[in-house]
Order: sequence, then C-alpha cells, then structure tokens
Amino acid sequence: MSATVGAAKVEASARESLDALRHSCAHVMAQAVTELFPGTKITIGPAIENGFYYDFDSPHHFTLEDLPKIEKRMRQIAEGNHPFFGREISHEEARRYWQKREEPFKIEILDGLKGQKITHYTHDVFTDLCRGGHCDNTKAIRHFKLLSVAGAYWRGDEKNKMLQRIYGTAWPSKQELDAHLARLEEAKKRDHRKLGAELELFTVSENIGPGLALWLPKGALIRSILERYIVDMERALGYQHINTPQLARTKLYKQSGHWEHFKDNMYPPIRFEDKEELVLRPMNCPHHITVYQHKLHSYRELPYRLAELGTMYRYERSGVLSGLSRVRAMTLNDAHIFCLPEQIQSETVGVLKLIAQVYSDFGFKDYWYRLSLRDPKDKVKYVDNDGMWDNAQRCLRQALDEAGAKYEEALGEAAYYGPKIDVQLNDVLGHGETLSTVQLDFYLPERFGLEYVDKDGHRKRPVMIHRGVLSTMERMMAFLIEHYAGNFPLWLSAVQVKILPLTDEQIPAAEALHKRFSAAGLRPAMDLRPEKLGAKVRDAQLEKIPYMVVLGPRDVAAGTLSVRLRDGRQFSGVAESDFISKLTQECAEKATTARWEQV
Ligand code: TSB
Ligand code: ZN
Repeated sequence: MSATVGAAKVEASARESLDALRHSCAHVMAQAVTELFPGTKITIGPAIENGFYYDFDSPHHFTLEDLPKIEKRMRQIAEGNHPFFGREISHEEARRYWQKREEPFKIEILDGLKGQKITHYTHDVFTDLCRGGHCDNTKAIRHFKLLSVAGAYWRGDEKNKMLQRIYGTAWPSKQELDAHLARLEEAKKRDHRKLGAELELFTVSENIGPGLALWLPKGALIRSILERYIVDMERALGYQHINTPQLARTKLYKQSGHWEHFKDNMYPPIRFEDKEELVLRPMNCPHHITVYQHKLHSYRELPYRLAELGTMYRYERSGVLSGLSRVRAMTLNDAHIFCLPEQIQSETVGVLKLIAQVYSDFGFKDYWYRLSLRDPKDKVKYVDNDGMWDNAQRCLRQALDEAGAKYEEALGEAAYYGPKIDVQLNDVLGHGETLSTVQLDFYLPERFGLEYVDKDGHRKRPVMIHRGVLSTMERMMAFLIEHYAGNFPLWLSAVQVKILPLTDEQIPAAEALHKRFSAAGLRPAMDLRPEKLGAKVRDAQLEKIPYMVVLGPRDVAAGTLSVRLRDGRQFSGVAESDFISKLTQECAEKATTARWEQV
C-alpha cells in the first residue's frame, strides 16, 4: 500500500517538474518572439501534454519558416543561465506595468483576477503575469523543439479575436526528445486524414460543411464490410435490427431529457409550416424506446435487443472536429437492450465479451476500460438521483469484475442518464479515445414509463443498456486507418489483388484472370495502363494493395502466377488454385498479417 502511494507521489512530482520545464520554455519562447517580432502582444502560455504553447496576437503572420529563428534565440536566452524569480505585486502596480507595455490581454486577465493574489515571474529581461511553476534557471531548458503554428481564439471562444498559437515540445533529456519526435513522425505517417486522402477513402468539402465527411468508393466499400461483419455477429447473438428516421418531434427529446442535458450538442429545431417542430437526432435511444413501446412486452421477451446502424447529428465545436474521428454527422453501431434487473450483469458481460471478440478480430491490443462515473456535485449535467446512480455504478463494477477486466474510474465522464464502461484505445502518441461503450440506464425507462408484464402478471419497469461496439463508423474507420497505417488486412481491403500485365499482349489473360478472381469472391483490380512494370508496382504499393499478380508471357504460357506482396516479397510459379485458396483462407481467418510464407 505505502509503496503505491510512494510511487504515485514520485509520479506526481515528476509530472510537476516536467510541467515546470515546459511552462518555463513557453516563457522563453514568448521572450524570443516579442524580441524578434516587434508589436507582438502576449496572452497565455501553459504546459500541455508533451509540451507547451503560447498564444500571440501579432502583426506578423507566423509560418513554419519562423520556427528555427525563434528556436535559435530561445537557445541563446536559455544558455544565459537566467534564474526565474517571482514576486507578489499589487493589482494597481501590475495594471500600470501592463498598461505601460500596451498588453491588452494581460490587462483583461488581470481584470478577471480581482481580489486574488497577483504574481509576476521574471527571467532575464522578460516578465510575465503568471501563477508560477517554473524551473529554477533557464539552463534547464535544453531539449526542446518548436513544432507547429495554429490559429486559436482568445479564451477558446469563437466570438473573440483569432490569435496565433505556437506549439513546442520539451524534455529533460535528448533521448526523450528524440523518442517523442520519432513518435510524432510515426503519427504523422499514420494520420488518418492524410492517408484517407491518399488512399481515396474519404474527403471533407467546404461545400458540404465541416464535420460532414464524404465516404469515397473505396472507403464506402470498407465500411460496408465492417457493417456486414458486425450485423451478422449481432444477429447471431440475438439482436434484432431496425431502421428509424433521423428526425423526430422536438418534444420527444424534451421527454428524454436530451433537451435539458444535451442541448448544446443539438442542432436547433426545424420548423415546418409553423406546425411541426422537428429536430435532428443527436442519439438514437428515444427512437428505439418508441419501437419498444409499439406493443406490450412479456418478461419472456426480455432481454429485447434492438440494434441499428443509426445515423445521428451532433453539433461539435469547430475546434474539436478532426477528420473522421470527431464529426458532426455520424452513424453509430448502436443497440439498446431492454432487460430485467436481474439480467443486467449477464447482458453487460455479454457486451464486454462481444467487444473483446471484435477487438481480437481487428488485432487491437492496446486498450483499457474506463468506468465513467457522474460527478455527484454536478447537478446540471447529470440527472439528480443519488440512489439510482449508486445502484447503476455498482452494477457496472460487478460486471467488470465478473469479466475480469481491469479498469480506471473517471469522475464526470458518465452520460447524463447513467454511468458507462468506455473502452479506450491508445493511438501512436498514447492518447486514449473512446471506441466502444456500455451504458446502464434506469432513467430513460422511467421518463418514458416503459413496462413489461412480469411472471406475476404485474407491470414492471425494464432497465436499458445502451451500447456501441464498433463506435461510429466514422471513428472506427479513423482508428483502423491509423492502426493499420493504411495497410488494411486482406478481409478489409477494398482492392485485394491487382493484376499487372507486363505488356498489352497479356491484357486478355489479365481480363480472364480478373473474372475468375471475382467469381471466387475476391476483390481484384487491373492496371492496364501502357506503363512500365516498375511504375505499376510502385503505384499498387502506394495504394497499399495486399497482393499483386504480375502477368508476363512466361506466366501466361505456364498458366502460373508471379505474386508480389505489398511488403516486397515475391513468389513465382504459384498455381492459381493455391493462390485463390490461400487468399480465401486469409480472409476467413481475418488474418491481420499475410501468412503467405506458410504455404
Ligand atoms: C451507445 N446513446 C448512446 C448509444 O446507445 C450514445 O450515443 N453514446 S455516446 O454518446 O457515448 O456515443 C457513442 C459513441 O459514439 C462514443 O463512444 C464514441 O465512440 C462515438 N462518438 C461520439 N461522438 C462522436 C463524434 N462527434 N464523432 C465520431 N464519433 C463519435
Ligand atoms: Zn442510447
């Protein structure tokens, strides 16, 4: 026990000194920037995960080309061995100081600190209005790099002025800095926005609007494979699939409590001829509840599992939108399980098992469970009913224990209607993002007066479990692109094998082979351009197509295939039937790596 407390303390103090280093680096950057670019106004510059930033208001438009120059000046300042020292000063003195320097943002910050202690921190000739948390001396700042420039609204509010934010990273040692830069490189290579464009999977257009992604033919094909995969699995597990509209009367969402607790994420209602008021749904639950209500259910029909690839719309702030991983129009692999109170545990464990099976099929290993609890102090975000929350949170803990899942608890991450088990997956940079979720809800059944007829003939209230396994098709696709770095396993590849005739003479043979591959259930393509083989191979590799079949005169004469894998391995004299059965088996096994060498 004491050992873990000790370890936690060490971890916290290491975190603090890392933050101090990064925050100090932000001060040094602000000094360098204000010296190099006269007229630049300073705002705030905190430490963040892996680094720091500072927001500037400047007549100069910062670009990546400016960063080396700023870095160079930062190094000079840091090497000057300047101590950081802080002092408390009066409001009036601070105000005079910032007025004299014509720093309006600092004065605005000061105005918000009325009645509070004011401190100034200085190193070299640079002073900042700051709460503190610095290293002792600028000489500690050695292993840093400026990374990027981005726009950021003052105080994060779209109504305010757009500032320029410069991001950097800083570490205690060169090794740590280098390791982080290597991770950033890898993340850049895997970035689903970049690969999504290169591989022609999806696009976002100004004409359509931000957060409204368009799935291109290859992306849509992969999506349809994913949809068929999960729907088949759900059917086998007793889920019934339904289809419901993406609009409903606003009053439905008033009854569900979304209007009260989720309105900030909802688009405003659409009025039609002053009669009907409809709203785009931000969640599918009220529609599924309405399907449950279409008739009276007996306890024998429970658990009643309703599933839908449900399209929904959420107003996400423009600053948080990102490619496919956070969008405004999305389709959730959703289900709502209506069950008896005594079925909660087995149903929850059943969903956790399904999630584990799916993750194993995709080869996900780096994931963890988060038990998302309400913050009992937050009476606005969450439905106020202590007994209900305690009970629901206990049920989910029990289910996690039964499933043998290790988890972390997170206060304030629950849905407004109940606690959740969120399954978090880490990306290359170690950021966790929620993919799957299982949510226990005693609230909506109450709001909608849901009932079933029990053994004793009495009407009783069912419990609801909301669950998403693949997450939204958008977020899942974003995750898969980055997870595989675009190298989709065979069963998920839009094009599985590309046929490359050496010259025009082999085109008829290529076309015949294409037909036979299609008939065998594979997804082939041909490259019939009058290009050199090298160019055709290179293009197929850029498209990250798992297999290539090169057809030269000798292959055609011998009736065998020359096979190339996307990793560069080559095999010649391969019998067509062997090739087809090998690929068919690889698909059936959902193999995440080619097992060609085992043939
Ligand atoms: C599971 N009512 C439940 C449902 O029954 C629900 O909507 N839960 S949710 O709000 O947590 O959303 C489900 C999943 O959708 C999340 O776990 C997350 O993986 C995904 N998701 C949420 N918001 C977005 C978004 N803006 N873009 C892409 N995916 C999202
Ligand atoms: Zn739901």
